[in-house]
Amino acid sequence: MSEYLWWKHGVIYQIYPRSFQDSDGNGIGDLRGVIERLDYLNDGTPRSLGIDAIWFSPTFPSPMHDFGYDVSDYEDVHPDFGDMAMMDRLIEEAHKRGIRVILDFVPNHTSSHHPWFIESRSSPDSPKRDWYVWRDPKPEGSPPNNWIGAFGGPAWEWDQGTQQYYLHSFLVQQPDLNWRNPEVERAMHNVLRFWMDRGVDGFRIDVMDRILKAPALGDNPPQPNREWAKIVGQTALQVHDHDQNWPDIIDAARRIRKVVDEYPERMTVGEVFGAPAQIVAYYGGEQLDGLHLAFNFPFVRIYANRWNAEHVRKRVDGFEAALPAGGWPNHVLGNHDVDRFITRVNHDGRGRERARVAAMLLLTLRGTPFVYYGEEIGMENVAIPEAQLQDPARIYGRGRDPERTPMQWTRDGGFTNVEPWLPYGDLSVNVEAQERDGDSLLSLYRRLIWLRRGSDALRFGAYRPIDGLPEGAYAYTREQDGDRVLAVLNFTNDDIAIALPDALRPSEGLLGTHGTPEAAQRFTLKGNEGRLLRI
Ligand code: ISL
Repeated sequence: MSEYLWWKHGVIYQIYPRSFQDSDGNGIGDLRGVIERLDYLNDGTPRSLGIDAIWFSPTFPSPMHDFGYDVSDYEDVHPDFGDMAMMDRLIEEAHKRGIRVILDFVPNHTSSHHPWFIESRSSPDSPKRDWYVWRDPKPEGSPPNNWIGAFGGPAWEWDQGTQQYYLHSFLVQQPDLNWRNPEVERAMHNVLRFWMDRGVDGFRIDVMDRILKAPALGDNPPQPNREWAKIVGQTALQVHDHDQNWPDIIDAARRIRKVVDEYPERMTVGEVFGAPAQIVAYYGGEQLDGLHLAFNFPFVRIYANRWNAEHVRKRVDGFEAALPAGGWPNHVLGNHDVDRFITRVNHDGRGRERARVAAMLLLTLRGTPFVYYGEEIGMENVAIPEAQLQDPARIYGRGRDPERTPMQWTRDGGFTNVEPWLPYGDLSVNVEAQERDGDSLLSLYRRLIWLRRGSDALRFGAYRPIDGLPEGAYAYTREQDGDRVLAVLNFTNDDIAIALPDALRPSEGLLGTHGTPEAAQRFTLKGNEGRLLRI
């Protein structure tokens, strides 16, 4: 039974709620808008995308300093998005279509407007003082250690009123909760129960890898390799030895798992960063009693030349090898924090072709695929005039507005009937046009997802990479109960002559990026072509 759980075989679609569909004419997306678009996501037929679950970026009350990742009430809905009744309706309407609902749980920090923090800040003797991380300055007045906030600048803010610093791993408006205090942990566990009682099926757990810090709060060493800081900003100037992946977070993950297991078939996916061994640790080892999934992020870090067969295969095989027995992989092509896929690999203008190969890869590998809204039509980063930029992360690193722009439904946008909160991109890229075009990226996504839905090999099957193919090609089989599917992908712009080994005899061409392929043993794979063959 445990083989066939929805979060293993299902495709999870991430919605950035501000940008999916506005229903009340304020230029900001909302929950009723999502309900109106549910049939696009899955109406039970291959005319729809066919996804199995939606993960919503935060929908809770928030002053929106970090667009909802600064939560001021974990048990309500932000009025921009609707209210609790609308959330209940959304859950009900989604479930009617077989779509599960995953909310974004933000345990590492609250908003500085959260009543807990307001209370904590009110006095050193507040009963909630220890719910956050307060420390005295060093003797000369400087912050307790050298930690840098993920968006840059010191991770400590001086509080004039109570003469101590508080820790904020992100913005000043996002004070870190103290998960070493059992009351905090209990309160946060109850948040999970609150939503599961309302029918929510799972949680994406924000910044899971930082909820507990090194108890001594020691200095982080400098990062010798400065390259990555050019992309993600100052935070990458340190090795986060003391404020990320601290070992006892895994036990906290196990305790979260216990809470989630009080309810049937719920799931968790943690946002964690690090080497494969650090990521898979969150699954809880051989017992698999930690999180159900922890994000496997290498694909979101692919820029330009890293889009090559060798690099991609290495990342896939590396994660497979690191997983504990019985652990289930996952793959992420994009999200609300990184440049759009096409934008990352468009150095020679062939990004749109690569997006087709990437779709085939994502939806045929072993593991849960995460699709970020708009990737299925090939939305790119949108160049936004300086005055319209909103994400505070841009101050020290890179702003994330360009990948958070409104979903492009029609030639006129179709997201709102007023000025959208962020501008649209190139509107020739839109759902309506691609629905009419059988060769569009959207049509390819639909076919891939529906093929996958009907194939045990693609959903649950064993993964076996194929050796000995020419450089630039990556091929693998997926096999379950004698049903075998072969994927052959060309990561270059040039033709590659493929001669499959004798053991792999195609019986049927299933699906291709360049039209339905023949069931051939030898063939020419065009530049950026992908083929799926039944063996
Ligand atoms: O520190 C990082 C990498 O080592 C950052 O990538 C950081 O951990 C990551 O961006 C965390 O993102 C999540 O939490 C943020 C929020 O702004 C993001 O949108 C969210 O995905 C704070 O809640």
